[in-house]
Amino acid sequence: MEKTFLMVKPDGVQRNLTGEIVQRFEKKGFKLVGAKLMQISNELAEQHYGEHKERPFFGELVDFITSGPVFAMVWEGEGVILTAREMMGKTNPAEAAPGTIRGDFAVTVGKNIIHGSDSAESAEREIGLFFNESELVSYDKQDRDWIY
Ligand code: FUP
Repeated sequence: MEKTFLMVKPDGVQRNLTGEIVQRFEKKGFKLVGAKLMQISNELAEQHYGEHKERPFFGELVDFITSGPVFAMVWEGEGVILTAREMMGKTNPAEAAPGTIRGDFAVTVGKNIIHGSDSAESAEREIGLFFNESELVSYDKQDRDWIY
């Protein structure tokens, strides 16, 4: 089954949005298979945001994502990578539709509450960066037959 990496950023944790965000993906019908509250090191932040290394905001991005705890998660479900991106809304919260996480809770692009993998390749890479194999749980859920 398809998996994606989602992360409540430091602003989301500080603003007590972790539960609300977990609940949205649970209610949608996706399955949580890994989660941890963690402090990201500078090294991990630079690896995670490697594709933005040459961008002018790279330094700020690394400072922000390491500025406090994040809630890292792996979610599973049919089409979860793209659907989670839809549920997050556009990168710039000013353009994110109401009803999306960024549309409902964020104002500026620098502090946009949540990260989500944008493709199968980045999902695999990011899950591998943040989680060990042993931290991901494989289990059956009773609601599955009512979702699929
Ligand atoms: P997303 O995949 O939606 O998180 O967006 P990007 O990978 O394009 O950007 C990663 C992060 O960089 C965003 F969450 C916020 C930050 N960013 C800026 O601070 N300024 C910009 O102009 C673009 C992105």
